[in-house]
Amino acid sequence: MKEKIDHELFQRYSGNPILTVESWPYRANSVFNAAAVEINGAVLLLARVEDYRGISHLTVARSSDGISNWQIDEKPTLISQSDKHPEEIWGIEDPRITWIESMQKWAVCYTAFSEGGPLVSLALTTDFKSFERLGPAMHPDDKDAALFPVQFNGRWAMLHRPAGRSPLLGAHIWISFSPDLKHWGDHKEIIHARKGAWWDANKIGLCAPPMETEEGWLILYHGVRMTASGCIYRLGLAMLDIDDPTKIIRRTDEWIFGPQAHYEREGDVDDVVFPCGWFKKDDKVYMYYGAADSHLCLAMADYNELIDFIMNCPSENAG
Ligand code: BMA
Repeated sequence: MKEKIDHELFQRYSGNPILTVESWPYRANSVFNAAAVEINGAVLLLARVEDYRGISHLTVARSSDGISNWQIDEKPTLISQSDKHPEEIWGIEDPRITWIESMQKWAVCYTAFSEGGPLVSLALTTDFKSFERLGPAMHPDDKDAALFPVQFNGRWAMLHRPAGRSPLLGAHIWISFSPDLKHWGDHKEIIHARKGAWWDANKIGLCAPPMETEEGWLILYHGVRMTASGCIYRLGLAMLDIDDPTKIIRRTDEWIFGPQAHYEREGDVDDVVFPCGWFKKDDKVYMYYGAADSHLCLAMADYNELIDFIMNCPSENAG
């Protein structure tokens, strides 16, 4: 059954899914949850690929229009190195990429699946061929992380989602700061999962990295609704203060995007939309998302509509 949504801010690309295992150059179970960046007008995706053991790695796919003619690396681009990095023993997942202008490097935050649970790891690259691993930034359980592209009062900032052992306490979005991308502190919870019947009750997490706008840092996050037949992953927006990203200015009440199309409703995990990358190109925002933990899709929104929409959302009760 189709949900009726008032504000269809993001329009699905008619040729979805844009990438599947059928288009992959080597054998894989699923291709989903890709980071996405624009480099000199072309699009680079760093896709999560799950193999037939159930272990994930990351592989680059490039396209000049971000839609078609994908050039996919012939073999995994970034694969777990559990001999040197034991925290990657069960694979690496769900990357988010931030361009750090002052370093002239891309920072990749990804989930390393350790024996102690998922944690946040960080790597730097200039070419998406070789990667300098900085190791774990957050201990388990923690995931859904991305860096801000700039420093705040001389410190880097990362959004992430620690999860306690008790689901009753919920899982919320936190911010942490670091002088060197290695040592993290001043942890603060900034976006609280709502409670009760809300679409984003109990468990939320960052999706794509924060997007710098004239109104503040635009945040895309997912809310996980638990139902008798499983979880539903839907998306909402928030706006953070440009100078002090610990301050939340706006937050959507309603979800803005949720599983509707058959490729989002059915797959390895039903009813999941999970974007790990977005960027602004001309007046459009391109959002790349994993659908049903099985394939990769694209949806586009008008940038100004998105900003108008979030700036007309409530400011109180935002957290
Ligand atoms: C989350 C992450 C995502 C996944 C989603 C739905 O916890 O593990 O990688 O897409 O669950 O299964």
